[in-house]
Amino acid sequence: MIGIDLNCLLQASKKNMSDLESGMVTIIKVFHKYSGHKCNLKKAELKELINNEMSHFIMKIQENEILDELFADLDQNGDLEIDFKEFIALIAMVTSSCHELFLPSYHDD
Ligand SMILES: [Ca+2]
Repeated sequence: MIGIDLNCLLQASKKNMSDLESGMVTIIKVFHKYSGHKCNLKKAELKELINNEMSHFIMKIQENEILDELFADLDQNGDLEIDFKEFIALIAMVTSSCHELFLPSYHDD
């Protein structure tokens, strides 16, 4: 199990965080922007988050069937809400699918 230094984390301002760390904070903040204090995304909030914040990486969701299918895939515990762990799986999936496009060698040939 990795150790998380909470004191260090709480004292860190975004200025002295690494790019990766600020990226992680951004993911948390974006999730909370759409989930509010309940820390869960309902279906409409998931759609709004994807369409507003991920439109360069995945196509905007227009059809309810596509939203239903994605929501069911992400909602691992079946409580009809997407918690942070379920959300981060979407980020991992999309990042993993897109990462080859950002490899330095991709643009060489
Ligand atoms: Ca869930």
